[in-house]
Amino acid sequence: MLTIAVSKGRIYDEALPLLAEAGIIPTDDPNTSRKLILATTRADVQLVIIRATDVPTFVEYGAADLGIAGKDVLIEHGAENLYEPLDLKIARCRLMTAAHKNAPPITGRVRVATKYVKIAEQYFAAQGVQAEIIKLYGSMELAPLVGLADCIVDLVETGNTLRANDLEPRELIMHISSRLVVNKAAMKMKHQVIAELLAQLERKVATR
Ligand code: PRT
Ligand code: MG
Repeated sequence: MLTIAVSKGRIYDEALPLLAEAGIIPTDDPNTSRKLILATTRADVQLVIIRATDVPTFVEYGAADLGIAGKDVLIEHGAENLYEPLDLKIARCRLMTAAHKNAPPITGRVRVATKYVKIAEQYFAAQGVQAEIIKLYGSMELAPLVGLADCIVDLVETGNTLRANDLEPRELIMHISSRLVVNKAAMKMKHQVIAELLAQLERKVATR
């Protein structure tokens, strides 16, 4: 049995057509079902539905053989004990700094609210900027509005969320997309079936 870890929402929605290419069609819809393990049209493949940030953990420990996770999540998690063989080019966005549209450019020490503590620390250190990072778990956009932080580090897709909160994107930190990750032991033990799946996904990604 091959177990694939996916989060519901945008990654699941965008991964479906790719998985279908490999004959993997879930028999339940995680958006309406409460099942956490989904059978698929392939008897040898099941999906486990977990939080996006938990995907690297499940795959590292071998609780899932494969997973689909955003590059943001993989970097922030560390994800050193798994393979990342394929950029699926789905759930694309940009990791950016953002500040109030009327705020002056940042000089000197800066307070940054984000859930991407590691990435933010590395980014500001590389810029030679002294940053105090404040870890949040959501609603980062609020931080500059209530004086919690000078700026935020968050994902931006259309920019609508920033605009709706009188913020504006400032600096691009990196482009983000979702990656296929593979447990190291599974890559050896289930090599043939994983290699075949990889090839199918790779072909589909290339023709999009
Ligand atoms: O939502 P939940 O708390 O369960 O977990 P999650 O937020 O980690 O999961 P999910 O499904 O929201 O995101 C999973 C992955 O999708 C992320 O790790 C990214 O790799 C990728 N992704 C792509 C995004 C976005 N685009 C995105 N726009 N993840 C989040 N957003 C959010 C962003 O944080 C901001 O709040 O959407 C808002 C900005 O969107 P725009 O279009 O208004 O700019
Ligand atoms: Mg979310």
